[in-house]
Amino acid sequence: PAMAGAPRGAFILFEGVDRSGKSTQAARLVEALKAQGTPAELWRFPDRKGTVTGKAIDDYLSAPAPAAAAGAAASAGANAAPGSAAGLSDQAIHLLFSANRWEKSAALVDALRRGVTLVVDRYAYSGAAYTSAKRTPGCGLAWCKAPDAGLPAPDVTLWMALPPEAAAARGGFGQERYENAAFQEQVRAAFASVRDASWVDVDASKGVDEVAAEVLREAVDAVRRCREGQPILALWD
Ligand code: ADP
Ligand code: FDM
Ligand code: MG
Repeated sequence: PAMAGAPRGAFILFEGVDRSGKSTQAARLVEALKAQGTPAELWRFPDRKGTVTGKAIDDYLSAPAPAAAAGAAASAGANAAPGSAAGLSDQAIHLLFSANRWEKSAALVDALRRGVTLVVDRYAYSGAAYTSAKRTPGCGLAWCKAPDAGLPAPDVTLWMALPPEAAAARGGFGQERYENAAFQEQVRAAFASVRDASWVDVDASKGVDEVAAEVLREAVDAVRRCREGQPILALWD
């Protein structure tokens, strides 16, 4: 049996390609859980605001992607100003994204132990998928996963399954790095290589309410398993 005290909260993760509805559903899920009396908080990675690494990551992401082939377009801007995060190498930015999660990992476990369910918008699977999709020499999947091994693992990962045509129908891309169709398809393929036993497929092509209902069913199930004593596992160990 677990230690005396409140049962722990669940770590519920959303992963998916751009415009698959992660942020929409994560916000709705927190409200739905609270409405039924489950303490819940919305977290997101990268955490651009409350961390040492967040500002550099924000600068890197908001720098316009240099025009080139898909992988190269996502990589470091050759003409970025020296000292600017926009010009970080693929290796350096990858490690910053990972450090951004490690900065929050103790607080994350603490919240779970206090009984708070965390609804998290992206995590280490995004980290490994985006960097490995760049196809940078030396940065294969094993290299990409290594820095995140040992982080607290999600209790369930809701994969927001959405075909590329459906994602395209949700509007054009913004100005951030990575927001182009060719690179997004490489990311989609890379996500398939990082699936694990925590993953559940959600049909994200349905209407917002229908998706929310399916998401809530999976979330409630995870909250119950955690209440019943499912341990917090370590990722990729
Ligand atoms: P993500 O966080 O995965 O990039 P968002 O939640 O920001 O996705 O949603 C991307 C866009 O698609 C937004 O304009 C949002 O209003 C819209 N959207 C979200 N869910 C649905 C849905 N189920 N059906 C149609 N459009 C959706
Ligand atoms: N991203 C996100 C990464 O490249 N690595 C990571 O570890 C994480 C968590 O950052 F393009 C990318 C994915 C996406 C951007 O923006 C975050 P949104 O607002 O979550 O889509
Ligand atoms: Mg989002």
